Amino acid sequence: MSSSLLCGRFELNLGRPLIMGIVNVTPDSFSDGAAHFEADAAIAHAHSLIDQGADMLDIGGESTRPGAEPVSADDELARILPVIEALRSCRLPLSVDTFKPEVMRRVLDAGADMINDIYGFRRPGALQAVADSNCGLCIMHMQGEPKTMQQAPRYDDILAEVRRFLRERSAAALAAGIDRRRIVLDPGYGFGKTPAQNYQLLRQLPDVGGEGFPWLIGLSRKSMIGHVIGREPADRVFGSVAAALAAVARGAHIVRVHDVAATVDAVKVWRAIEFGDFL
Ligand code: YH5
Repeated sequence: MSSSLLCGRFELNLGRPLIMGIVNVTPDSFSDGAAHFEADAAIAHAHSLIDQGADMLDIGGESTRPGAEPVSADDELARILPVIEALRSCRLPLSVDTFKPEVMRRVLDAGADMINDIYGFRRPGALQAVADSNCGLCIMHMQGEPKTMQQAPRYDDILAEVRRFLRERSAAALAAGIDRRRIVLDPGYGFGKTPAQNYQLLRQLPDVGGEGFPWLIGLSRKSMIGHVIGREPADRVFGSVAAALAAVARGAHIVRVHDVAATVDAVKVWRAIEFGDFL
């Protein structure tokens, strides 16, 4: 019997690894900050990820890269609501990457299926914002805050600390009345961790101990990949595919990636090797 994840309109079968495609709705050098321009570009990109074989989409309107500046809830909503509305009919689960309770409520009303919170639903009102819905929850570990988290990450025992944090936050979610089948955990690669700490946390993923909750793993194009291969984010595709496969081999249920087509092929070949599972 394979497990499943309750995720809004969907009950996702976790019997094979799922590919979550990343949809950023943030201003770029061409957009001039015009909200509709950003949304149109994100919707087009999402359709490309769907064509590439994504199983679900993760929509984010606030950059959480190290050092990024915060945006207001209104600006975040102006970016992501049109994207959610346009993608509602695409038949894939829609996750929203946000840590603001107000944004959570509004996107759930607009039909989002999952909330992906890099703060692990620690901000006041975050658990209450999702409790009365049937959305999925991704609970992620982060040490510190995005602006400063990479300045001096420090752990006595990173495995124990991530394990303790994820246990505490998942227990808080259960205490808020959330069904355990709605919860997925994430060690939070790159969020207050050095390259060495990130690689240890990936190597020893099975030892983190997810208490039976599924894992969502995000490594795509991150600086831990750049640290090894010495390339800029856009040129980290091959390195990211290697990392995604290593995560799947260690038990990841969902991988969050930019490069959907490459990851879909790699996971298919890995499954053929591992399980003799052909088309
Ligand atoms: C994650 O791991 N990550 S946003 C820096 C990069 C490339 C990518 C320097 N949201 C995660 O993707 N949500 C983000 O190059 C996330 N897990 C979950 N659940 C950061 C990101 C990135 C940062």
